Amino acid sequence: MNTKQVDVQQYLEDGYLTSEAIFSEQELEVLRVESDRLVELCLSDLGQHEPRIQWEKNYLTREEAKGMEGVIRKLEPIIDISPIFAEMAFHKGIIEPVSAIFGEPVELFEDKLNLKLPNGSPYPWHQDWNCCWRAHTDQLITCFIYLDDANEENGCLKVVPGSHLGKPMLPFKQGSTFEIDPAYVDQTKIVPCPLKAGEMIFFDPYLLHYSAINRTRSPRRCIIYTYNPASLGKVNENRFPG
Ligand SMILES: O=C(O)CCC(=O)C(=O)O
Repeated sequence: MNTKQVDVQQYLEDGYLTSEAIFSEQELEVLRVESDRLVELCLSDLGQHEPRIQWEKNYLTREEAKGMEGVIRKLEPIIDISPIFAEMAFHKGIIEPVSAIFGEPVELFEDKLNLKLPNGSPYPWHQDWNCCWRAHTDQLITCFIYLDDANEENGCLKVVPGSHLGKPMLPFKQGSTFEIDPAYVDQTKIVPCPLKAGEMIFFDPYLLHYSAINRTRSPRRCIIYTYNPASLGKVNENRFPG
């Protein structure tokens, strides 16, 4: 996708945009090997890397968590331990569409590796700004770059198009500071976004999104970068541990 092909109007209306793969199968394999390396690195030195690890067992029911002890759900940040993912964050195929939407160059705001290994946990319906950020700026665009095919069985993203409009801060489900009250998720408007390895989805920080548990025997990994307009500067540089 080059800048000319980015349907900015569609993004603004729907709150998301999917895009074709920018990596060959050979390049994707390098990224998968790098993802495995980061997992091994973090597991081999928990003393140093624990702050960047989310464990699956903390996001699954007691029944689902059986056999998932010691399985990593997410690593964040990653660019400080991976030259490959640091360079990839500024790959033209990723930042050009984001720049086209912002109308200016971009800075990296956040970076992570979501693993969703077999039996990996769901992400209930949420809005990233509402649950997780509320700091620095809400001028943000997130991009998922899948390292594996993502489908409904292994937990591809599902979205509610247009749910970002007006920047609503939807109420949380009782007892949660992450999950949106199901009454505010219009079931008739949910769109699953299955994508092939290498393909991408860009979305707005207020967009309602969800992904299910991975019911397959294969990983459903993705790299996630979030960007802000460069004119705001490097506003989230304090995210690195230590
Ligand atoms: O990895 C996924 O499937 C979803 C992740 C997500 O929604 C998030 O990081 O906000």
